[in-house]
Amino acid sequence: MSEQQIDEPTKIHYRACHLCEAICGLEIKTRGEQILSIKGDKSDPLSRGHICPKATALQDLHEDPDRLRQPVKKVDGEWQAIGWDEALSEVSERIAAIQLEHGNDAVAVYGGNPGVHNYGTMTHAGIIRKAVGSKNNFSATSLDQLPHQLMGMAMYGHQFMIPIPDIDHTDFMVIIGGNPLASNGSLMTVPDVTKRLKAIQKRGGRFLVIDPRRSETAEIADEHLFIRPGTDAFLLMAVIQTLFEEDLVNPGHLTSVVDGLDDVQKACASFTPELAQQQTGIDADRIRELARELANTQRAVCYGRMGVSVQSFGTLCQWAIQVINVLIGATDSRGGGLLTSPAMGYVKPGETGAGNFGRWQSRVSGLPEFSGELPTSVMAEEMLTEGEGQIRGLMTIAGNPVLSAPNGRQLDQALDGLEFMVAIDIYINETTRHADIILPPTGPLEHDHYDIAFHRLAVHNTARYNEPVFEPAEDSLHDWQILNQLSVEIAHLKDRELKPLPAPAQMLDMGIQYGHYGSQGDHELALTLDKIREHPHGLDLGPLQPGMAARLCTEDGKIHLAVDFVLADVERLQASRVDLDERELLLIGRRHVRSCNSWMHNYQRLVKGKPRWQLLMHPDDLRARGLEDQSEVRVQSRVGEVVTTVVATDEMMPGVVSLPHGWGHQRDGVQLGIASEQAGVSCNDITDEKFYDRVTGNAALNGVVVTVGAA
Ligand SMILES: Nc1nc2c(c(=O)[nH]1)N[C@H]1C(S)=C(S)[C@@H](COP(=O)(O)OP(=O)(O)OC[C@H]3O[C@@H](n4cnc5c(=O)[nH]c(N)nc54)[C@H](O)[C@@H]3O)O[C@H]1N2
Ligand SMILES: Nc1nc2c(c(=O)[nH]1)N[C@H]1C(S)=C(S)[C@@H](COP(=O)(O)OP(=O)(O)OC[C@H]3O[C@@H](n4cnc5c(=O)[nH]c(N)nc54)[C@H](O)[C@@H]3O)O[C@H]1N2
Ligand code: SF4
Ligand SMILES: [Mo]
Repeated sequence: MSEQQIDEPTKIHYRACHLCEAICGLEIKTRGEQILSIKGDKSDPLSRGHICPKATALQDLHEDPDRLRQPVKKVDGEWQAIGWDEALSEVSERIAAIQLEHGNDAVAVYGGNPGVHNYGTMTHAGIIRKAVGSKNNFSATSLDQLPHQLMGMAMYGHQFMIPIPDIDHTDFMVIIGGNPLASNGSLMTVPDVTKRLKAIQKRGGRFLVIDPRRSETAEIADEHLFIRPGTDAFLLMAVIQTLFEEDLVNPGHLTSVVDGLDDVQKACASFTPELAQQQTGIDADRIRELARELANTQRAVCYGRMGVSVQSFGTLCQWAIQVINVLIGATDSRGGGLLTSPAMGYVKPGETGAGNFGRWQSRVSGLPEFSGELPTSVMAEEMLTEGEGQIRGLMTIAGNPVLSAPNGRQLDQALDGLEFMVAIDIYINETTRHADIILPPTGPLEHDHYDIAFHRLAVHNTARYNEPVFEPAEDSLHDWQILNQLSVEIAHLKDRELKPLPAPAQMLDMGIQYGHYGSQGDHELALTLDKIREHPHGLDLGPLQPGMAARLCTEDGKIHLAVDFVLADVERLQASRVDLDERELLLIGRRHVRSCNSWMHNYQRLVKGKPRWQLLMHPDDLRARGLEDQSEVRVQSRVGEVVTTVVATDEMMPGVVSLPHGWGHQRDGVQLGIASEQAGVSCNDITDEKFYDRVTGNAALNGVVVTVGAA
């Protein structure tokens, strides 16, 4: 520490952790430019002091010498630092030139997950899409939660009308395909989930986990049921069938707005628990009992996440989960599934952004658009298939699809063939190494923050705005400033004039003022951004409340259970049979609390300790193949193979293997000193871009057929 710094006072900053959906409140102590400590903020009304090991890595992220701080351009294969004006002009010119010659669709945009955790990229995502004006928009949505949003739109009229499990008041929670102890919750912002789950047990309730792996969450659950990957729809349909069969259907106070019960009953009629048993491996009697428990527990809720969205029946699963919650009267009830009441983005009739589906199709495989995006599974083929409309240029914004999208190797190769690529990103990684220019925004602690997305998905209503912890470095731009400038310039070069959008805080203030509690309405809180600023720990807006009927966004004000394009997929389910030969296994993913997708492996304090990237396999499956625990194995799928270390564990269901995604950083040109030293391969080198949910094109990254043999 320099003498000058010793003279500086210590300061305490309150700031959300933006690394995952739990949005924990932090207390960050600094002196001058130095971070002295990062702790949980006990006064945060949502997170109540909870943090996980990733929070302290914010310091490593802030100080990481590998993090880019200036634009770089590839000249003869070498990166050179360049100025912002030159970088922004060249990017705009190259993009506009491709579009003027080949049409707007010749340039694609891919938006990654951290964009949703960064409010400047949220407020300014629209302007860049408008400026580029391409139908080839992609994002992590179609590797993830697309089915949830589509069902929100189709059943309740708005893609963000997603009932959130009322975990703090429920007495019976079924968690299917989610592992909140590792992920800290998803589409359920739930800091301190362990304590909240244990609280269910303390008040005499229970929770049940249905997962092909005895996950960390399953370990503390009252009961865990193994399920064969990709067969969940059979289980969920059988639960619905039983609810009808045993006359257990009762949507409670929503009865008068529920539409389509008869069609649902018909669609599920042949899905008996016996059929489900054959497919899932779960006993038929247990399935019947589960339906009864759900129906007969006053406060019960069914929650399904990644494992049941990012699989071949993702939409059918998410539909069935919504249907079950409606049928048992959980939807819109205390302890069931409730809508949030956020300060910004409160969903009610008239709220913009309800969503769209199928307005256009992808050029090569004909997969449907959703809310302006095409499925990421087709991004590589749209680059590799010649002809009019071929993608020739790409802009990535906070994304690493080479490690995140199915058949990442194919995408790797496709990126190599592009005429131009720009990455708005903070690292030179597996994806951005292909760029011609990288535009690095300020680090997360150098800008203000508000969780636009996650207050909307939280188990308790709060609002929290945080000032920047540090002044932005000299000659730096925020994500939103980069997006603004590029948008204006690209549009101008194509003879269109776009006005830059105001700063995120100004847009946020408008959103709050015209929002549910806003000063422009008649709510007694009369909120403005300034009023929220007065609560640096976060403003408590109370528990989630029933009231869905008045908020439904469908034209007729009803809940549409019988979604025609989902019911049409029931036939595919009927015809589907997991029919593996005895050598084959089903591959699923895995998350760990010390990791986050593909980009948190460059911090020593997170990667140290036991390796976490190995293939997990049941001992019987090893034995059947003559394999040793801890040996090197070759994992092969239709699209490729990886060689990695196998670990024998009975936490896996026999016939299922698990490999986490986001690893595999030892590639030429990657400038991630610590991450590149980690062993581990990319799971998405073997996931299959042709394996997807047929309704939406959402990737099926779980349930991929593989074989495993000695390397
Ligand atoms: N096999 C398998 N594959 C999966 C999954 C799985 O479970 N299994 N999960 C899927 C899911 S749910 C998701 S969401 C996707 C994630 O897929 P992506 O969003 O494509 O990948 P991330 O690893 O989140 O990439 C983050 C990128 O953002 C950059 N970045 C971080 N912070 C900032 C910032 O503030 N600004 C900018 N401009 N850049 C920033 C990082 O350097 C990195 O390049 O992966 C999917 N892929
Ligand atoms: N530490 C950490 N936290 C994260 C992330 C991270 O990478 N690391 N990523 C963030 C992101 S982008 C997201 S989307 C969320 C995801 O949040 P979660 O959905 O909770 O994520 P996972 O831990 O992948 O849990 C998915 C579970 O589904 C199971 N599963 C796989 N296939 C099937 C199947 O066919 N059927 C059933 N029933 N289960 C199946 C897996 O074994 C796993 O336990 O986590 C977020 N939080
Ligand atoms: S759970 Fe961990 S990574 Fe997620 S917000 Fe909290 S501290 Fe950050
Ligand atoms: Mo995700």
